[in-house]
Parts: sequence; C-alpha cells; structure tokens
Amino acid sequence: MVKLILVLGDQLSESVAALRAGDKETDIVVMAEVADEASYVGHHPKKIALIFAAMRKFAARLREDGWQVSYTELDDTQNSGSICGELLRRAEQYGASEVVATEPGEWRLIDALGNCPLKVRQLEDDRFIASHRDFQDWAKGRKALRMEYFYRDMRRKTGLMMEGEQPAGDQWNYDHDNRKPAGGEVDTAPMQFTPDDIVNDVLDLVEARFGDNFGDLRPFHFATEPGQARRALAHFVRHALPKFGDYQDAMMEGEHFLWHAHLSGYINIGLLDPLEVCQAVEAAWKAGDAPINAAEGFIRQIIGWREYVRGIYYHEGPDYTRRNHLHHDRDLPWLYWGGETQMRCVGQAVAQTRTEAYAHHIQRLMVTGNFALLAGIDPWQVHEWYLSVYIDAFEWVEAPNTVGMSQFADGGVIASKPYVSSGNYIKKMSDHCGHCAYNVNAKDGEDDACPFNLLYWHFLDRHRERFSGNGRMGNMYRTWDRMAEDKRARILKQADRFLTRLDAGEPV
Ligand code: FAD
Ligand code: DLZ
Ligand code: SF4
Repeated sequence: MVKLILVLGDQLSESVAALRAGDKETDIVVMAEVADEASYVGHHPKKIALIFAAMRKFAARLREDGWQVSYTELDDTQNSGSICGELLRRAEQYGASEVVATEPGEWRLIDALGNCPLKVRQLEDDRFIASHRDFQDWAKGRKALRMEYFYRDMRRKTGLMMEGEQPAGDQWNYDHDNRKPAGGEVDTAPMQFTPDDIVNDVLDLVEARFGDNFGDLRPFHFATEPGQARRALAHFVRHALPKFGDYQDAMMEGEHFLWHAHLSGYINIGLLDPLEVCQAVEAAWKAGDAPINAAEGFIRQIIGWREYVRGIYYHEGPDYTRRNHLHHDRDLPWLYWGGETQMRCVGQAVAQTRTEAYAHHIQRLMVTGNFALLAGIDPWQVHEWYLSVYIDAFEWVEAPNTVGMSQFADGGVIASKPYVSSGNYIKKMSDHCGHCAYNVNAKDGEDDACPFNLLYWHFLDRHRERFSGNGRMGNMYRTWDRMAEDKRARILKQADRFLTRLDAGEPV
C-alpha cells in the first residue's frame, strides 16, 4: 500500500527518520510550502527564503535519488494552505491511507498532525545525540536540571574531546576563558553564497508575499544546500574558530558576526549534522589549529546547550511557552521592531537583526533579552519576537532559550537565577556605551542614567520577595540595601519614569 512520507521545511536531511522508514519504489514524499507555516508568526523574510529555497533543492535531490516527490509551491492554485490539508489532498490523489512523519519541532504542529483525519505515524526525530528517552532518564529524580551535568554525559556518550573517561585537558568546561571583551580587528566573516536561479525565484516570491514582514530580504547570501553549508563550516573552522573561545561573549559596534559560526540556521533545518560539525571542530583542535577553550566552548554549545534545550522543550510540555513566573505583562515596545531608541546596544542588536536575521547569543541574552526581563515585558510576546526574527528560530530551541534562559518565565527550570545585569556588563563586553546617548557610569538615578542601570535595581526591588533568598543573588541585594535610602528612591523614581515613557510609546 502506498504511504505518504512527510518532510517538513526543517527536516531536510536525507537520513531523516520518515525517509528511512519509506520505500522509494512505492511511497510518495510530500513536501509543501504552506501559508500556515509561513505565517504562524511574522517570520523574517530571509528565514522564509532560506527554508523555501532549501526545500526546493532538497526535493530535487530526492528526485535524483529515485524518490517520487509531490511538492507544493506556495503559489500553486491547489495549495490548501496547511500541512494537513496537503496530506489530505495527496492521500486522495495517490490513494494513500497512511502517512509517516518525523516528529515536528513544535507542539502546535505535532497536534495538527495528530488531529489530521488520516493515519499519521510520527517517528522520533533522531538527528540529535540525546533521544527523548535519554533525556527523561537523565532528568528522572533530579531536583534541578542543570545543563553542565547533562553536557558531561553527552561528552561521554559522543567521546568528543575525551581521553578515556576524562575530559581533554582535565577540565570539562573552559567558560572562564571565553570572556574576553571586544577588541582588535575582526579578521573574518561568514561565507557568503551568490543566489542561483532557484534562490532568485524564491526571493521574488517571498518579496511579493512577505515583503512587509520585519526584516530585509536582500541581500541574501545564505547557503541553501548541504555542499555550501559544509563549505561554510570549513570556512568557520579555519578562520573564526581559533578566536571563537576568547571572544564568544564580546560585542562590537557595527560587527554582526565577530568570530561566531553563523551555522545554527543550517544545523536546525538539516543542512548540517550537529555531530559532523562538532567532529570538524574537534579535528581542528587535535591538529593544533584551534585552542582548547575554543573547541570545548563550541562543542559545549552544540552537544550541551542545543541538546539540553531540546530535552527541556519536550520534557516540559506544550504549556511551556505560556509560562510567566514573574507575572510580567508589559507590551513589547515598538523599538523591538526597529522603532527609534537612544539605547545604542539595543538599537544595534535590533538593526542587525533586521538586516541579517542574526544576532549572536550574548546580544540575544544580555541585550534584547536582558532589557525585556528588566522592563517586565510579557514573556509570550518576547517569545513570539524571537521566534519571528531569527534565521534559526524553531520553537523547540527558541522557547527554552527565551522563556527559560532569558526571561526566567519558567521559574528556574533552566536557570538558577535570572540573567539580569546592569549596563556594567554591556560596558565591559562591548564598545557600545562610548557611542550611547545614555551614561553607563551614572549610578545615582541621573536624568541620562543608562536604563539598564535603573531597571536592574527596579527589577531586584520589585521581585525582592522572590529572589532575596536566592543564594546566588544575595550580593546584589546587599549592595542595593547598602545604598542610601534617598539614592534608592531616586533610582526607582527614574526607572518608573523611564517605564512610563516606554509605555507611552515615546522613543527611549
Ligand atoms: P555560535 O555562537 O557560533 O554557537 C555555535 C552553535 O552552538 C550554534 O550554531 C548553535 O547550533 C549552538 N548553540 C549555541 N548556543 C545555543 C543555545 N543557547 N541553544 C541552542 N543551541 C545553541 N538558537 C537557535 O538555534 N535558535 C533559536 O531560535 C534561538 N533563540 C534564542 C533566543 C534567545 C533569547 C537566546 C538567548 C538564545 C537563542 N538561541 C537560539 C541560541 C543562540 O543564541 C544561537 O544558537 C546562536 O546565536 C546561533 O549563532 P551561531 O551559529 O553563530 O552560534
Ligand atoms: C518555518 C517554516 C516555514 C516558514 N514554512 C514552512 C513551509 O511552508 N512548509 C514546511 O514544511 N515547513 C515550513 N517551516 C518549518 C515548520 O514551521 C517547522 O517544521 C515547524 O515549526 C516545526 O519545527
Ligand atoms: Fe546600552 Fe546603557 Fe551602554 Fe547605552 S549606556 S549602550 S543603554 S548599556
């Protein structure tokens, strides 16, 4: 009996579970560009273009490999607009009664497939190092699900940078060697690819249909096929990896990528295999081409953080994205969509998000994320923003990073304390403050005081009951309590004024 094999836009790997379960001779691969997926949030146009172009090329490769592929383009007149609708249409066309899918990376779509009036078998997506079972086993009985211990298990499981049972260099984690502030000349950039005919067709389509979404579609230089993505990986390993470790947390005026990999989009849609990426990095370290803090730091992000957040997403269940432990309810300010702001660090992060669909981790966590948390923005709106604007944003990875790590809306499932900081951190790690209208050194609630400074104390003060007993935050509260009362009152008053202006939609 003919089966339909569903391949989604972020499942573009030849070895994905549903394809492995299919039979080239009899089965039909279904791929579809649909309005539902292209608009459940206002995706950055570059993200839609990357996915559609990579989908079209993947379908062509499958055909060359002997598969029969039934592909729906967005503008096809018969397009039903949803994945389930397309499956129903193809089931009727081919007389198929069964669908094999690889589990989607979002509860919304898992449910949609579950509710589709067809027999849909969802196989676990095994393009990860830890299976759902592995993560459940690891999480069982633990009081706290901290990444570091999970990461060590992943090192042992993969053997990456291991010497027998011991970590290479006798140290699991070189995080302390990954915190050099910005400095010097950035001597590398991610590899760029000139759009071919397929990409250009997609760009025209995306411009016509999604040209009003936040984000610049052109220029578009992303890799859209595995060969290109592998070249981008090799380029990163050769040119950027050696300094990745040192400058992982740094931020610099006008520099969008620094020594980061710019590979997350490719890994997340299946153009690169995460283990293959880590092995390339390990090989560079073994060959003496990259220092240990760079290789370990990088591998930790992939087999540590990436695997861990995926585990958390499925472990915590569908309500995770709606959590709001701190009861934050302020609307996301317009400045996140490019509205005017005097805050140089935020302005730069948002501007490059618009042009590149990319910001690196510290910009996401300690600038835009930190500001949203300090200002008390509704985490659901923050989550929708991150899910929209980045090239690599898929809910399984975006939500734990945003709701958990960045906004503490999960009440501490991921982070043992909120990632909040005053302007001091940004001053230390970047050169933005020297170009800013605000004064990062103002500590007394002056008119031009850096908003991060004001809101930092405002956050601690308004959440005193929740956090003053947190051992890791004791120092912060002691510093606050040691300040003279009138100084504290001035800071809080200025912070309130700032928030009132923010709520009124005034440029801040
Ligand atoms: P590098 O900094 O060079 O890191 C190398 C690789 O490690 C990345 O390509 C990525 O695959 C992996 N990685 C690094 N940090 C993380 C992390 N915290 N979680 C998962 N993988 C990680 N990452 C996404 O892939 N998709 C998202 O939607 C996403 N949303 C985020 C939202 C917030 C609020 C924050 C704080 C982080 C988010 N991240 C997300 C994690 C991280 O910021 C990006 O993976 C990284 O910036 C991608 O750029 P890069 O390829 O240059 O990564
Ligand atoms: C993100 C995305 C977009 C923009 N468009 C499509 C599409 O038209 N067809 C498709 O199969 N997948 C698309 N995707 C990826 C899905 O949204 C993704 O598979 C789910 O969010 C689960 O991660
Ligand atoms: Fe950002 Fe404050 Fe520095 Fe301005 S002074 S760049 S707002 S941290």
